[in-house]
Amino acid sequence: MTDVRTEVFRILDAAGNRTREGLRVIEDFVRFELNDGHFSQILKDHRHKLASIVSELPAASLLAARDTLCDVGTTISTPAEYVRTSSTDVVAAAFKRVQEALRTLEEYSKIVDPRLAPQFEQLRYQLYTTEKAVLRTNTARKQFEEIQLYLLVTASECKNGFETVVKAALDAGIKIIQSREKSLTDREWVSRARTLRKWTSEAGVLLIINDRPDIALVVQADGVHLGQDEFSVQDARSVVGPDRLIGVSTHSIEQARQAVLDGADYLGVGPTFPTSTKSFTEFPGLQFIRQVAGEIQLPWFAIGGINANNISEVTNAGADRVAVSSAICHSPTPNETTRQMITLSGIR
Ligand code: TZP
Repeated sequence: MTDVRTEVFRILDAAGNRTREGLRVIEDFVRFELNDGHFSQILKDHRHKLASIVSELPAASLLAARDTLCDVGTTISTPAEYVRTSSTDVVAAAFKRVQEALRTLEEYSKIVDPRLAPQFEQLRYQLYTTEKAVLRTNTARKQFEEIQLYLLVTASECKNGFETVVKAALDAGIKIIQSREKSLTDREWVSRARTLRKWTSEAGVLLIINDRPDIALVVQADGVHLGQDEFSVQDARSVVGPDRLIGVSTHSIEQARQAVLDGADYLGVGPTFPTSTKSFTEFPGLQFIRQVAGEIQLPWFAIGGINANNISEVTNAGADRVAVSSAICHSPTPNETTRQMITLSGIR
């Protein structure tokens, strides 16, 4: 190490403290307010990573350089620093402060030990991803606050007819409908989806298009739903823009964690039970629901073979939200079934 001036250690000491303290502010939010185990683990990992990089700096030099009593900055403040109207404000500001402090660590560590600079840089990049996912989760929880039941509609599966089933579900209080078509031409699908858009707009209900960001955009739907083999969240976002919802189907806890970090607005979690609507070879089932319920707070819907008879197993496993197709589309009384399932989806 070259002969480094005390002032550089003083800067590094201050920036290290600022980063560690800011990470704690964020960790307390995701742990105690969001109750999100996945984010709590990520924040803990960030904190440990920081400690491990900082431990490469000479601890005695950092401490010796600290001179809080003579710090000319301790009495300088701006009015904005003290204006926080919600925990979201606090957390958003903490993310920014942590990223700024990491940049300081990155730049000044080049003078002391250039090997450390890229490590601080990597941690800063990880914080950008974490920031986006945490703030997204917070916003999505508000957007989905009133939504418990999600209906997937395939026109040909509606036993009482497309219009009868959709209008019955809307009348019963459904708040989100997905258009899921597998055998229509693009023109036929766009036409169906436009009709759905008209009915859902009139009812103030969200419309999601399965698989196809282009159709979502054309019919001005509220979002698009993606499977694991369809568009990535990033690619779909480039088509549908920043404001439309993007849902992602997940079949394992690893996929669920990844979808959160990719920037999904909500998740499908399943398949829970075998179903005639879609064929699967594996059923992560209730165990997967328990895993997701235990650690993910981004809104998510249990899906796959769920009906009024087995929904209590799903809610008992920890699901607050449920997505169904055949339970309503095949029902002889779709209005009553929708009402019943809305009630049951909120019951533990
Ligand atoms: N993805 C996982 S399960 C499933 C999809 C699209 C089918 C849901 O339909 P149903 O009829 O409620 O089982």
